[in-house]
Order: sequence, then structure tokens, then C-alpha cells
Amino acid sequence: MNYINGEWKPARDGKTLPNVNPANGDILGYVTVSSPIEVDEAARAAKAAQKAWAKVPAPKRGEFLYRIGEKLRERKENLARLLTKEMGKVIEEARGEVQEAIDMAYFMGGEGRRLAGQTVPSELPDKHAMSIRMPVGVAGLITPWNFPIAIASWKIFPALVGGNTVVWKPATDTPALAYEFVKIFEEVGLPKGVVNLVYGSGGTVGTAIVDHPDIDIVSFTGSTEVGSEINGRAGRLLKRVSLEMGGKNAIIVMDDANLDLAVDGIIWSAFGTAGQRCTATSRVIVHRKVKSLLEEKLLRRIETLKLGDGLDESVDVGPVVNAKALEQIHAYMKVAEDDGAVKLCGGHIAKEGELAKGYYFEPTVFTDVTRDMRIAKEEIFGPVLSIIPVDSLEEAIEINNEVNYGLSSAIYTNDTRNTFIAMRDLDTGIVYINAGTTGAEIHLPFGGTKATGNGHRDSGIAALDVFTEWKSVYVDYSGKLQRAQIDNN
Ligand code: UN1
Repeated sequence: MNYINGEWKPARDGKTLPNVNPANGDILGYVTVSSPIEVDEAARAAKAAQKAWAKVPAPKRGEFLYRIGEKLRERKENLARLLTKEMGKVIEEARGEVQEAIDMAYFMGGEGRRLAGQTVPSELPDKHAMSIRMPVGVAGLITPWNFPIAIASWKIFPALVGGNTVVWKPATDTPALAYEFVKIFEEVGLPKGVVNLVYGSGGTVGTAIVDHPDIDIVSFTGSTEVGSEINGRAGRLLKRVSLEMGGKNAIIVMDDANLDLAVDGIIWSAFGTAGQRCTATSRVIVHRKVKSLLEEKLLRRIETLKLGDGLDESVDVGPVVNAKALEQIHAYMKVAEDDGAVKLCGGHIAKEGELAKGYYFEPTVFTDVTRDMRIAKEEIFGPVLSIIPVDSLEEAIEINNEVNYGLSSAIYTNDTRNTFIAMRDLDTGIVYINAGTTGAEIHLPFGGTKATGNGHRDSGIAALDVFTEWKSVYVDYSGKLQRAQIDNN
């Protein structure tokens, strides 16, 4: 059911889609599929509520977020279990994701007491100059299934603390979690119309959000193809658009690296969330001198990875989100083979026993991958890793930087020179030294360069730049006309 203007109601034409557990094919429920009519209702409600919400003092808006954080904390285990059932990530990671939303609630709650602008000297006597943050208006938020609560929190919380109201379209693969999240907003007494939830497809509901005249800003996380389409449509309407899209993240392993540490980072970043993080590692760019030793250690670890239902605490790699994703990942095996990559392990849909009921793909590694191969360039969004050998740091950085995307990158090295060159020259929005490509913390900007984004950032204070508009204020208390310096020459 949608949540519009403080009421739960089904979409008018009553269409639904099943919500399937990717671990075993069980149907968990049905998701409402809405039309532009519901988006219109939600946008009007959000617009009607916005002025009053903006007048609630920002510290009070922040207190709503604290209370939301408390509720999330109380329900962490249940939410995590639902998350695992709905999209497949293993329970430990699901708990981590709920924690990410909790952290974001407290962090952005605190921003209610800051929302800092600047106070600067004026060039004239008896004049005060400052900038303050204003709400943008109504925020249309379109969020993905891979971090259904964390990414929603990255967008909803800064929008709210900044004085905006929200129309939120969650992914159709993760409707139940969105329902639980919005229930919490309702329970803490958020005024009606401040957060509105509209379920439905990107093509219909997403497009209606982007086009709606009452929606002032659109924030989207998802594919580059869709993001680019949104940017075009919303750009023509002069709306602000914040986009968080694909990645082709690499870990560089230098010849001086601690290889065991590197293996830990690679396993976690490449096969955690079954490779379905925007930040997942899908390339290892390794110095040729340590390539075979690294491969040997990597394979030994991959053999120990257990595939299965993420609710089982002993499972390392859960299913991928749905049948279509499984097929798309599988199709890359042929692409890799045709391009001449050498398969080290995996490569198949896993079907033994209980696994046959869900959408499982074996952790897969290709080696001797060259920079021109499709698997070295395209986002696969599954547990598939390509190893690319190189002879120097310069070559490694060049290969890291030559893909279209620029979200996250990492280097394993113990050399200070390598470290600082990498920090400077890796062209991604996030860079890790001696850690994998995943695991960004919520109080720093999250986002990327090139086809990964459009210059905005989720998370951190940077998110407030997305959800607020600057106003510069000059107060002249001289009691006479004072021309600005430019008009006084
Ligand atoms: C994503 O996959 O879009 O940095 C988000 C990380 C997580 C968030 C990933 N904190 O891996």
C-alpha cells in the first residue's frame, strides 16, 4: 500500500506484483503498482505540507530523526531479517545496513542544530553578511534494492532535516522494508504529507516523479542508463538532480603489499552482498610479481565460501536479487570466454540441493584479463572478479582510471610513495588505502566521478548541499545608502 498524506491506501487500479525471496522463491507478499495519479496525489500532499515543515525549527526536525533512529535501533534485528528475506544479503550484512540507517539518523539529526552557513565580514562598514541554507522544496527520491534502507536514509534524512518534504519510490524488489521504514515515520508523529511513499515501476512512477511540476529536486541511485535519462528530463525542467550510478571498482595490489590482508579485502569487497554493491570490487589490478601467489591465496579462500540462504549465519554469499539479475550475470560468462579471459573458478549458476530454489551464482574469478575486454569495463553487479596483471603503479592507475565509472578504488601497499601517488591520482570519488572498495562511512561524502555521478554526493555534510538552496543575506545597519564596492569605483 502507498502512504500518501498520512494515509495508507492501495493504488487506484489495484495492480500488484509478487515480492519474492531470492533465497528460495517464496512469495513474501505483493507490492502495489501505482500510476502517475498516485504520484500526483503524493506530490500535491508533499507540496502542501512543505511550508509548515520548513517552519518547524531545524533542531526539532532533527529530533524526529533521533526518534526514528531509536526505533530503528529497537527493531534492528527484525528489519535485518526482513532485508535478508527480501533481497538476499547475508544477515550479518543486513544488520550492518540497518546500522548504517541508524548512524545516518543520528548524524543528520545532529545537523538540525548546525545546518551551517557562513558568516563573513562585509566590505562595507556597519553591514552584516551571511549565507543560510533554505529548503529546496519537495524532494522526489528514487532508491535501489541493493541497500533498500541505508540508501533511502541517505536521501530521506538530509531532505527532512533541510526542511524539504518527500515523495519516495523504493525499488519494487524491496517493498516490505520500505513499508516498515515509513511505518516508523508515522509512529514518531511526522506530520502528514511530509513523507509520502509511492510504489511502482521506474518507467511509470519514476518518470512521473521526475516530470511532476511540484517536485523540485530528484535524487536517484541506480543504473547509469536510467540516471542519464532522468538527468535529461529533469534538466530540461531546470530541476536539481543528484545521481548515484554504476561502478567498476578496482583494488590495486602492489608487489610490496601484505597479500593476506589484500585477500581479505578482495573477498569481502568482491563477494560480499554477492557482488551487488555499487562499491563492489570487480577488478583486481595486480603487480605481475605477486600475481600467482595472490591467485593461489584467493582461490584457497574462495573454496571456503559457503553459498546459501543469508538467514543461515554460517553462509558467506547469498543469492542475487532475482532471476533476471542471475541471467545477466550468467550471460557475462560467455562474454568473458569469447574475449579470451581465463577462468580460475566459478562461472555457473549454483543449483545443488536447496540452492536450486533460489538465484545463486558461484563466486567467479577470471584472470589474464586485459583492459579492452568487456568484463574489464562493464558493471556486472554480481560475484564476478577480473584479475588484470600490470608491471607498475603508473600502469595500474591508468587502468583504474580508464573505465567510464569512478566510484571507489583501493590500493594495497606498504610504500608511502605509492600511497600518496594513489591518493592523488586515482580518479574515483572514494579511495581506500589498505582496505577493500566497500564500507564507506556515512559522515563523509559518498559518490563518484564520470558516469558514476553528476557532481553531487549522498551522505556526509555534502548531502545537505543537495537538499538545500543557499540564500545570501546582507543587513545594512549604517542608516544610509552604502553602495557595494563594485558600484563605488
Ligand atoms: C551502494 O552499493 O550503493 O560503502 C552503497 C559501502 C556501503 C554502501 C554501498 N556503505 O559499501
